Amino acid sequence: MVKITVVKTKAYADQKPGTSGLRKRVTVFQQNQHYAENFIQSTISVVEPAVRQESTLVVGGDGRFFMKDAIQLIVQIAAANGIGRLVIGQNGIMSTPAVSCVIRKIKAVGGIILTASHNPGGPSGDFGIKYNIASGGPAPEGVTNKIYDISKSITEYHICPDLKVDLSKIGKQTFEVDTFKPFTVEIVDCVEAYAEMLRGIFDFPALKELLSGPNHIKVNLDAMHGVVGPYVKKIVCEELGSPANSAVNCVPSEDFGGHHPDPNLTYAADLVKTMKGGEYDFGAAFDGDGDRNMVLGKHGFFVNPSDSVAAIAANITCIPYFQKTGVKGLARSMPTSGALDNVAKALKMALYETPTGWKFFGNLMDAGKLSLCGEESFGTGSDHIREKDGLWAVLAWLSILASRKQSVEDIMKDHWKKFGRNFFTRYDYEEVNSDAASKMMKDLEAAMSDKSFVGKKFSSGDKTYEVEIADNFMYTDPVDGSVSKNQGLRIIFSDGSRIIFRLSGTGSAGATIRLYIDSYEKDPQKINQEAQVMLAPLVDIALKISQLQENTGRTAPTVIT
Ligand code: G16
Repeated sequence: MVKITVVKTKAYADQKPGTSGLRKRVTVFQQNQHYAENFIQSTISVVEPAVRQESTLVVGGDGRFFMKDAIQLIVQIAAANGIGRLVIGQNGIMSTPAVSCVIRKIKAVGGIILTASHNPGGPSGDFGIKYNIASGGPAPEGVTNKIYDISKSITEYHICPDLKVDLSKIGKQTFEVDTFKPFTVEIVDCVEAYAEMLRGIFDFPALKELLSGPNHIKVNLDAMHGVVGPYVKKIVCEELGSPANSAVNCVPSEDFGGHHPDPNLTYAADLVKTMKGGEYDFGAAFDGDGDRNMVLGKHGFFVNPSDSVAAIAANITCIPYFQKTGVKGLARSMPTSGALDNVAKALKMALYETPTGWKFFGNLMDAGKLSLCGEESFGTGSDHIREKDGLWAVLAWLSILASRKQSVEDIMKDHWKKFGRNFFTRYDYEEVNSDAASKMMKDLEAAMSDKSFVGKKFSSGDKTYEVEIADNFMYTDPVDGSVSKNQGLRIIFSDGSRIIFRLSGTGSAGATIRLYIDSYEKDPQKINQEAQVMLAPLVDIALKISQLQENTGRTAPTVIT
């Protein structure tokens, strides 16, 4: 019989989940007494006591430092709170999309994902705890606010300190816990259920032909030492026949090899370099927890994530899943470029514009209004689960290549010819002083609210833009009517070009300012130009209007996408 202990604790005021769960430095979780325990108890407390005994929670993480300690705490606290069953990935490993898949498949009440996504790991890196609900999607604000409220007033937590599980052994382990029914922990293969799902979505024989048939293409997939490695190995290499050396950095490591597991042009520089060499036809990188993806064509041709979802939408019939389900609607987050809107308009599909955060897509999917969506932050996915899905996006692209028999670059260039091109860039200013960042945003919003701002003209070089709309983006959920305010400052010009500023909700220290620029061009003479060149005047105007340099002391961004 395992005993339950009630531990007195003191509440912390800073456990408000951000865009995607609670993300902090590992040291914050480790050094502050009961910090992790408090948050885990607050999270489990949102599962109604009356249903706990019959409930299953799925648990998995991206393999980062402190994950295994956190999983043992989750096991001990879940048992002491009367949760009936936990399903955990072997060695704690399970990608974010796979957790979403398993929650849905086994009808779990929810899941806990241990990840700080694309943020660095290791003892001095970041850690994160995120709660997903029964739909398989990230908890909506109503639930995360509840977790936060509980965390602010918590005085004790319940734990079974002597209960230890062997995370390496696949199978069931059962424990007698005090007055509760037996508590079960089931350790599962992390790939199996997810691979089974993908087989039902894509044409695996066609993908196998593409990757290992007589006229196969060569791919290079970089798991960046994150969780997606085992999935790439099993699905792309073992099952679809791509050679073993087409997958790199596939062993999850606690510190991601000392790198940022962030699939963008800066942090996935090795892949970019390999692809520029010209040996491979298709390249992709994933983030720590496997929900983000970056797609590159031969010679390093970069597919902007906003374009990626638009291209998948335009070629959606290449994916058998959508032939079965039809396309209910498309969606993008507000800062994502309008490339998807052009496809939606041409193909007469509904288009939704949501705030940043995958959770906003979930309601639309559950209501049968949304099939395919994407974000500029390297997230692409569909209603097959309720998380963005890196490997799904790669198989979606490979399905398009298999069916169109063209290169990535040709597919994108054809796309721009047909729909016009949204030039897009994002500048990230990471770990800026929080006060300076808030002041910049406040001053900018004040300037934008001035009556004379709309109609104002701004020039840079030979370009002049006139402000048509200036606001702080607000979203009313079309399904439940909930309102999300302050979702980013938008300056929209009369030609449709947009400058957007927002503060990231996923950083763990200081503030990250994101500047997004989106500008549409349909002149065939101009669509193949360099994005950074095309957008330089708008970047210049954005920096002037925001006084970013004066406010933050930063003369250049940390990352340019
Ligand atoms: C999370 C969310 C995404 C969001 C991204 C960026 O991704 O799931 O929907 O776009 O954060 O957020 P921010 O701009 O606030 O940093 P992930 O991959 O970090 O879980």
